[in-house]
Amino acid sequence: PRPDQKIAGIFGALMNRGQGKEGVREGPNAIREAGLFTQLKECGIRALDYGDVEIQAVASDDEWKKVKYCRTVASGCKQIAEKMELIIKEHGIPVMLGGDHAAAIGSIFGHASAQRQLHPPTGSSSSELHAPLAVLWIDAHGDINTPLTTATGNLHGCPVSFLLHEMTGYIPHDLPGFDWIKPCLTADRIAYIGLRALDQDEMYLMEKLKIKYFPMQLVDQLGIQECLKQALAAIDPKGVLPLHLSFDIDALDPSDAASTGTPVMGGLTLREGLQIAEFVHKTGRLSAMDLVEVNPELGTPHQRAKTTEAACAIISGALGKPRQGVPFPPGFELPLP
Ligand code: 4U7
Ligand code: MN
Ligand code: MN
Ligand code: MN
Repeated sequence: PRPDQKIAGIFGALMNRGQGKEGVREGPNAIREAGLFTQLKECGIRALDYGDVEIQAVASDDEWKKVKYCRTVASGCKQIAEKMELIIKEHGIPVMLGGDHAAAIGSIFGHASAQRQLHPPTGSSSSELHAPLAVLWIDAHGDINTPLTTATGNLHGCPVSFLLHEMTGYIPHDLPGFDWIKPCLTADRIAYIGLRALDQDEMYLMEKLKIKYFPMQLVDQLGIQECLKQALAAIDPKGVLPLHLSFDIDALDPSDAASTGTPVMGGLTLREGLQIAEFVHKTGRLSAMDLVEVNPELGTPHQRAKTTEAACAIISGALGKPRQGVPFPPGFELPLP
């Protein structure tokens, strides 16, 4: 089957312990209520609602140094990983609605496990190292803090550090709950677009690991299309890998997406966000996506509506919705008088 004919398997990850604001667990339902399924159906894009992954609070989840709720976040991510594997086994494209971005530890780990099962390692050293997968991370933030560098103790600022082999030496081995989380990517398989709030340690890691990243000033200088071309060429030079799009809604400018926990001024326009989505769709290799950090409890009703509509538009665009309007099927005819 053509990848764009796969069914999208949409689920909510009610993760809210990767940061301090409860309301982010309402993100998935707010996105559904904004009309995601209607919009997809109207365009002939098939989608199934796989329900929600509830995050069970682990009792006595005390801080590990600064890090908050590591046991709860880890156990939630395990369930998310299982959901991803299930949807991929059923030949779907998982779309994880967040929830905070810590959930992407689970979604990417699960996506990688599923790809490994579909394409077992060939024995070459590089195929042992990483699953056949490339990740495009769209965010204002780097999300590559470690349990030792995080200033806030919030795990939604750390997911990438757990996923990269190159980070192994920086990750403590005794982080409670995290024993099952093993790196599944190398640093040349991830690119970022939209950055404008890297912490100092994150900036160091980006340079040290030679990660391809397109902060806002490069988006301004090169244009979003050129950034996308270079990003994809860097993480997938042969143009063959399944792609994971991890889209943090705070990558967008607060004028388009204010209802999010850590907004940063000077972000991507909604139109740039849509170009990212459409570009990824056009590759035909979108294999899973996250749309995270929508917090409908923040901002005015108007801001909440804009944010959830932007989220719907980006998901629909990535799944193939043409921006100009409703497409018509082959053989379509107008009614005659
Ligand atoms: B998000 C931060 F310090 N870097 O680590 C941190 F600025 O998933 C922010 O991108 C993290 O929304 C933001 O807490 C995480 C902070
Ligand atoms: Mn962010
Ligand atoms: Mn993020
Ligand atoms: Mn955020």
